[in-house]
Amino acid sequence: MAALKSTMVELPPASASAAPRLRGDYSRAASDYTVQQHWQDYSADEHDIWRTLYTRQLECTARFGAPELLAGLQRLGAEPDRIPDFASVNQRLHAATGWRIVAVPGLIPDEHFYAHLANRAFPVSVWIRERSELDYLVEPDLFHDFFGHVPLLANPVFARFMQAYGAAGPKAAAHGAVPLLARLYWYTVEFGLINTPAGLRAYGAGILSSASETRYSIESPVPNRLHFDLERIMRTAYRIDDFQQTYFVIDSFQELFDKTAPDFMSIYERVRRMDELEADAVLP
Ligand code: HBI
Ligand code: FE
Repeated sequence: MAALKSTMVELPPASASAAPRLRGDYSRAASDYTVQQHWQDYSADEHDIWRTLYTRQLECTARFGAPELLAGLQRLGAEPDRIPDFASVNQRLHAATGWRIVAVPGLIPDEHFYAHLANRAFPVSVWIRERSELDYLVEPDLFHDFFGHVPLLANPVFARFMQAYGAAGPKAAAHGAVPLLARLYWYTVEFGLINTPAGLRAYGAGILSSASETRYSIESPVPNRLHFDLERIMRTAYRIDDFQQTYFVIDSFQELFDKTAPDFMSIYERVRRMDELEADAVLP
């Protein structure tokens, strides 16, 4: 279960001297937190860890993942045996939707993360997890970021949603609403479900980069599954270290784009006046 603490970890200040509690090497990061991938430096063991994760998750994704995921992986030429070289993936990704991958040391401050998304650049961590972390990971590694997030950026509608999401960052930050905006990311981009003609499927990266949560999110009777409701999403707290108790379901990526197109200020105001809901809350 690869639960992610992606929004609860203190992020290092820009200065390289800080000893970040994160595991990436931030010492050579540029002012926008990007680094070089140095693809030739990956060891045979790191490529083998990629192969183990990729082979296992491909099966899961074929069965429980939205069809756009597999289509994206194929479109981007991802291979089972080697960690992707971001430069070669970027040629295909840019041709598909104008997006590209930027290499980062790991988690980066919200405002930089949003700025990259607004510029159609998705930050992907350059390090890959240890063998001992195959099932549980504290921070997003290369596998979570690439396998979970990048394939959908080849889908034009989802890519437009991601750019609009990033563009909403500065205004949210100016109004202290980043935690509310983060919930939208969490309950869609990380843990979203989608209805397809073949049945319910997962499209969230946090689900699809975890073998156990992928099956749970689709098959378990335990969690609540609600249709996408932006106000409810922004009211609902989430757990970062366990399977989700509530999943939100969309009928299409177009629906996700359309329902998040209006300006969020009025929703921020409304949600702020309501009490927060626990992740497992069930309303009448
Ligand atoms: N940084 N590299 C990286 N990857 C993320 O997914 C990420 C991040 N910083 C902040 C963040 N996610 C979340 O707080 C988003 O809600 C902004
Ligand atoms: Fe993620």
